[in-house]
Amino acid sequence: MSSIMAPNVSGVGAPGRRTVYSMCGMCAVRCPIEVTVEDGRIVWVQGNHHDKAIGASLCAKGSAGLAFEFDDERPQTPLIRTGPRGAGKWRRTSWDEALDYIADKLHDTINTFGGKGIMLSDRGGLFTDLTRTFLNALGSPNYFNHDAGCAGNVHNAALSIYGIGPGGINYDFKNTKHMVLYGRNIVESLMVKESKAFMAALARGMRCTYIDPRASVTACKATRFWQVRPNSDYALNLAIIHEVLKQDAYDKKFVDRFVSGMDYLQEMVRDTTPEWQESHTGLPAEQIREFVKEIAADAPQVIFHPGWMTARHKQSFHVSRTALILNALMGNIEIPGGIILGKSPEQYGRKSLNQLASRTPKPTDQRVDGAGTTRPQWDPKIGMLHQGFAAMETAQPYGIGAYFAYRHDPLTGMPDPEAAKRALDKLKLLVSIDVRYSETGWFSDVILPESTYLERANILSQMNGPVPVFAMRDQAIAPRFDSRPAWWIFREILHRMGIRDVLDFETIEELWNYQLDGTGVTVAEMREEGFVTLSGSPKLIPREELKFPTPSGKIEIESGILKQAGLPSLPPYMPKEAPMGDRFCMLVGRTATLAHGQSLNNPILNEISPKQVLWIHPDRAKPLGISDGDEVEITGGGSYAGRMKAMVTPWIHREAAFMLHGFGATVPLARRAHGLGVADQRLQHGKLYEFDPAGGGCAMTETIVQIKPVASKGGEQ
Ligand SMILES: Nc1nc2c(c(=O)[nH]1)N[C@H]1C(S)=C(S)[C@@H](COP(=O)(O)OP(=O)(O)OC[C@H]3O[C@@H](n4cnc5c(=O)[nH]c(N)nc54)[C@H](O)[C@@H]3O)O[C@H]1N2
Ligand SMILES: Nc1nc2c(c(=O)[nH]1)N[C@H]1C(S)=C(S)[C@@H](COP(=O)(O)OP(=O)(O)OC[C@H]3O[C@@H](n4cnc5c(=O)[nH]c(N)nc54)[C@H](O)[C@@H]3O)O[C@H]1N2
Ligand code: SF4
Ligand SMILES: [Mo]
Repeated sequence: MSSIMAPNVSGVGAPGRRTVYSMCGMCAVRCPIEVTVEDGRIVWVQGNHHDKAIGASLCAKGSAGLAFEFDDERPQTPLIRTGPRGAGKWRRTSWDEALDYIADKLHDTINTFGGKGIMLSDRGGLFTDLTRTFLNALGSPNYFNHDAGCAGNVHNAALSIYGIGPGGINYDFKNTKHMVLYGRNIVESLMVKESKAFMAALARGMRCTYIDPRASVTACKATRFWQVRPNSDYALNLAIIHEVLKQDAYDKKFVDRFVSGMDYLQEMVRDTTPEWQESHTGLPAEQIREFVKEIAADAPQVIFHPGWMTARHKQSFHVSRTALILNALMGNIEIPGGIILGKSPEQYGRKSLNQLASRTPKPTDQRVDGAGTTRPQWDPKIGMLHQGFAAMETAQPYGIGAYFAYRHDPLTGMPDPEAAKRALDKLKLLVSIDVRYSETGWFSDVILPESTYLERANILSQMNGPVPVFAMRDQAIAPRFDSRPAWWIFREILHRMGIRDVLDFETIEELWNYQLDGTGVTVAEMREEGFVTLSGSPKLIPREELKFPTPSGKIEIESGILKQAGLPSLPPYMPKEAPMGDRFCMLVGRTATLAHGQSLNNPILNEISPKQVLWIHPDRAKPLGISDGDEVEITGGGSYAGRMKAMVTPWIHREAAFMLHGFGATVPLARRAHGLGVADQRLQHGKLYEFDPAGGGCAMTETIVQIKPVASKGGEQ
């Protein structure tokens, strides 16, 4: 069957030297890269120098891309499970057989539950037109991105107040005078362009207030570090807002014109004084007053970053939302040094890419998680994955029979994988489409190996930044193994389901031409530099034309959507109890050389990455008999226990313990990562279904762990 052949783009493998402009795939940031290929082999990868913001830079993970490419410890053919789920018994199979198997189970699912019983989650971001189209064609509204475990709270918060998601919020680092970061660890949990811009801004004299219970590397770069109590930022923000209003340190003209709900705000922060917040955050009241004086002097070039990984606690949504309120009070929107709103090609007189999704009708069924209907405050475009798991388990509001985890590893990227497995085990079909052996892949019925980012092309993407851009991931080399690109995989499944006209493209170029039709941009132009910028320079929306896509057209401090959901726009702060004795609030985060759970098996990153250690404060460690370097045992309420060395340091709040995420993998075929370190998600026992009701994000940092020293061989003297 000819369609089963791997669809290489033309020119791949040709003799001679050439440069391919593409996108890094070593994390989800997708930096622009240039790849030098000689006689079909890659000899060099660097940042795409045509993009001035990145230049030639890559991070360590991006630079380790070739080590990943030449690693054999990844799925090399489609695999079908032969033992019980998770037992690790597989047989290699052909694409034909794997895809037929999937089609069979999809028919079964549709017969039992209808098309809506099929679910897919992916990484979100640039390429979701493909996955949404795939699901829509099958009759399912149940697309999810990964944001229940990441940025869901800030996403839904931004929509509820500005009518715009965080993707449409850009920061003008070049001219900012003061940047306020709530655990936004910008130099370790990084995007290359943003970290460079941040460092350049600091060098120029930008102030940075960094708020975190732990001193991350960003804290070390900041001009002010506030070591707050864990999960207390909402109290801090209520007090800052109180003080900003009291000191009249806000832009009245901007607020009068563009903000609604100021009376409500005044009322809700009347008593949240700097003194009030002291017991909640641990910060002296005087420091809040000083800070407000400082930002009053720096305004309007003051940015309160609303956060990225915000799946922390049950009021994370309101941390982000009050940060966004503070930006409005600064009047920093659409001005140099402030927040620059994303612009569509149409705003520059150009045309957006044609959507694949327009080739199939949108399903009319309600989403299984209630996003956009029974939970109007959750954006149906991203969904809330834990409620997909809940539906698998309970068949409420309806049953789910098939689930595709595509470029997504929820058994690493969602809390409590044991709870998730109980739900997944009810499925008729679980498919993982990945480039390596993930935890979810290991539990699946079928693993489909996608070609790596260097071995494949993706659909084109459109980024609506200050200037809209079309960007491409092009294929640099032929796949090393029997893998396929995603567009081909989804096309083939649809074909087997009798749906031929939706993704009816023989080659990626044909698909790209469909996307580009009428935009005035050609595939050849896209290939010249890997991206096409749709306007020479960014333009700011003049104040008289500024409007927000909310129901009122204004920034809504009191949100109509939240009201509809029966939720307060500014609820009272929920005080946090201080864990005592051997109990700690467990915080997690990233390090610069690893991307989540996906890179610990990379031969280079495995070697250079730091060992996982448990940060713990000396005042808490001492009574437990824990000294720096001692082995400790950590439990989270379930049967799982982890061990690692303690790092006893005052740079972690007394109530908290901290560890890196991305360790403790269980797949034996990924030998370098297997069994290395502790899986924080497994310590987050019972947290799969505990979430922020407003934003929907999981409440991961409400996890309380117990820590004890491991009786040392020689005995503690
Ligand atoms: N306990 C706990 N949970 C967390 C976090 C935490 O710190 N602690 N962090 C949260 C955050 S911020 C996020 S973003 C999520 C991340 O969760 P995920 O999005 O699941 O994590 P990633 O590691 O980015 O990638 C998921 C999978 O995509 C695969 N992949 C990589 N490249 C490709 C490709 O080109 N094609 C295909 N098909 N697959 C590919 C990887 O191998 C990996 O298995 O986890 C969240 N969950
Ligand atoms: N190297 C690398 N870079 C990455 C990624 C990666 O995996 N590796 N992933 C990317 C992704 S998907 C994301 S979402 C971003 C995440 O970017 P961030 O959200 O900036 O990073 P995290 O590493 O999740 O957390 C950073 C800090 O938050 C602190 N923190 C925890 N709880 C609280 C709290 O209640 N209040 C405050 N103020 N701070 C708290 C932790 O102590 C930690 O130091 O990074 C992106 N960049
Ligand atoms: S941040 Fe690093 S790993 Fe992620 S896309 Fe950019 S270069 Fe690649
Ligand atoms: Mo994330």
